[in-house]
Amino acid sequence: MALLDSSNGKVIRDYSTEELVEQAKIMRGYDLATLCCAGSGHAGGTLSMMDIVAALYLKVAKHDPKNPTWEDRDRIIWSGGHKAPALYIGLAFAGFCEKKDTALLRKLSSPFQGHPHWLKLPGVECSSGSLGQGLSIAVGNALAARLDKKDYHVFCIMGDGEQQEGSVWEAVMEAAHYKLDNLVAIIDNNRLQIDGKTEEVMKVEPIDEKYKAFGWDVIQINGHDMKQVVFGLEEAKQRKNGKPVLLLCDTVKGKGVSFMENQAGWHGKTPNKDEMAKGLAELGVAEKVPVDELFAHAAGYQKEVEKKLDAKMPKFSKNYWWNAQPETMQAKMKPTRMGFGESLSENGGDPRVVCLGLDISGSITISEFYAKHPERKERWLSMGIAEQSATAAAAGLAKEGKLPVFGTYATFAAARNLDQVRVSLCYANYNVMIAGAHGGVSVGPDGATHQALEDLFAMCSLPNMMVVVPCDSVETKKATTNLLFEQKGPKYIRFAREATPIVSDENTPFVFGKANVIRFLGENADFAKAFETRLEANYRNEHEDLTIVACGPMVPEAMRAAWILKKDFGYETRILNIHTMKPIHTEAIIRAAKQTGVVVTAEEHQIGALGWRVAGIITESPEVYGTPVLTGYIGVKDRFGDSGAPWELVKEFEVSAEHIAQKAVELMKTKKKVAEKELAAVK
Ligand SMILES: Cc1ncc(C[n+]2csc(CCOP(=O)(O)OP(=O)(O)O)c2C)c(N)n1
Repeated sequence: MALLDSSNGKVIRDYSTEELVEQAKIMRGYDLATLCCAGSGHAGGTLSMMDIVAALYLKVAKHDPKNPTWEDRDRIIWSGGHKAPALYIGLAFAGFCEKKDTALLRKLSSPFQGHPHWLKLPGVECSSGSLGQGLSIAVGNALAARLDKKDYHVFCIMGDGEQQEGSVWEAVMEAAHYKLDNLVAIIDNNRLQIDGKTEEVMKVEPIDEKYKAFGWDVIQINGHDMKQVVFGLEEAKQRKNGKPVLLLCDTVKGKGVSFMENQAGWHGKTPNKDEMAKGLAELGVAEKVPVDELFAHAAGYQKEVEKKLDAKMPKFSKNYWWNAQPETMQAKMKPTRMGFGESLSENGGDPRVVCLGLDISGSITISEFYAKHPERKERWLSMGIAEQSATAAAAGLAKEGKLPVFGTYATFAAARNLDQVRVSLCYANYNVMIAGAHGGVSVGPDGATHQALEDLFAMCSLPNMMVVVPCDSVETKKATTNLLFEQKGPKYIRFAREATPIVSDENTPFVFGKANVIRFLGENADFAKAFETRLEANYRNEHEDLTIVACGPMVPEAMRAAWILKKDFGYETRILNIHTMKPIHTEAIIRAAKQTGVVVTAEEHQIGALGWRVAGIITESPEVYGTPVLTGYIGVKDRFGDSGAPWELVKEFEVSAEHIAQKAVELMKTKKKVAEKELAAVK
């Protein structure tokens, strides 16, 4: 088979093996260039896939780039969504989109999202990024083909590390049960994942025997020998013996670029310009990849993005953005996640503490537990990419008196495993700490699948669960230590990836379950020193005009909003730092609502986890009956995230200080009108 014109069945182009080898090299060159241009993304696992992609998209798959939804086309499901750049380049080289557009990788609103989204780009068959789901989609798709009496094939691309997800094996079982010989699974068996060698992170071998035992046919090939790749794919399509086929491709992560080959560190890293140039030279394609054109195209797109973002930002008398004024209000930035690792490093000596790794250990800082303490390695339990089982395993550890801590992207720590959290942890009330890392949109270019925006709904809704969302790295450290030793039961701490302002210090109070009040004192060279923080319980009403209730990195945004509101409008703001979302400090919210009459909530989450709880507390409280309270909510407005730079996303999703201040001003105008009406009525 080959690329077809679906209107007349004619072959558009049939590539020879030699031509495919050459195309794969150029495709690798595009991969390096577009990743370099994006500044983030996955080099290792896209390079290891490229020979398979060239063979599949340019020769073996039956599809028509001019008719991407042709109903008789073969379907190609990318379960390992992080390999998206290879998918985009495959589509571009097959003619589904322009090659130069692949340079728009990971840019805001771009069809070339960090992880693929089928609603954004024709030729993408499904949305993915959360590992271990693609094979199930492929099973459903293959069943649909059978019901529709269609003879197309469904291919599903996975990684070897991905085989650690239990859901993969449910789909493996289903495919064999239904004798889906129209289904071909392809495993990019490069033997590395994020935390290191697959064999060490969580052994999956022998993959071939496992699939065979489940009732599959297995064809094993060298995934870089083009003849074998084409043969393997075509053979897999031809077999019609009532068994699904696994094409197990032995590959090398980072293939084609000497310094990337077999290096786990290049999993989620991108080359800088020098490294890209070196890679292009090694591949022998420096002349064939129009690097300047790609970069210029991306820069042009980016300029438009910035223009649009600037136009939609609320405007004030001057630019109040972080560190925009060199002479004043300079904030020091550090990612909140660092505080988590610092606490584990300090407190991990307690022999009860056990940390469970889920193959993203360095970036979420949980590996700090053992980084400087090799003797703790026996209490470091690498569980692979298996969030559901790890959650229940943590329950088992807690049952015997251990203090288990596990963490991953918040969306995989609080959504992927939600039923395990609910039943095995919360119902059983086990003492387990979950770290929901990289929360919110500010995780950036990875895009929607990796941006937890619903986790706090789930975690706060579970009986017994305690939830803390610290405002900066200092508070994250304190909160981690507190949760670890002072709070017994299921507990969830949520922090972010991007560096955000440090707004507290060693002396700032942190009492679990009790809010802090933060007040703007006046401009200062040091942003943090422009504010005073007190425990709310020790705070006396200063008759402020309004309250901003915030959690997490929205607290620094609320502080910046208080600065804007004072300077531009003369408003005094009470900020409530609700670091503990559950149990929430009800009295502090009631007092603030009563005393100020205007409450704006701010969360880097779908609106409601904080906002509606605060609103519920106010409306339910007899103490506030009769007092008019105006409420406004800042947060994500019922939409999925997007790729983009972290601070661009803060603007796009309207979770900045400027948006808080704008909302506050709106409410203050209404408050004034209400007061005037009341006055007129009295007169
Ligand atoms: C459910 C889920 N957990 C964790 C991740 C984060 N993650 C992205 S890629 C990756 C490693 C994948 O390894 P492998 O399947 O071997 O792919 P390859 O090495 O070929 O890139 C992990 C853990 C994710 N995307 N989805």
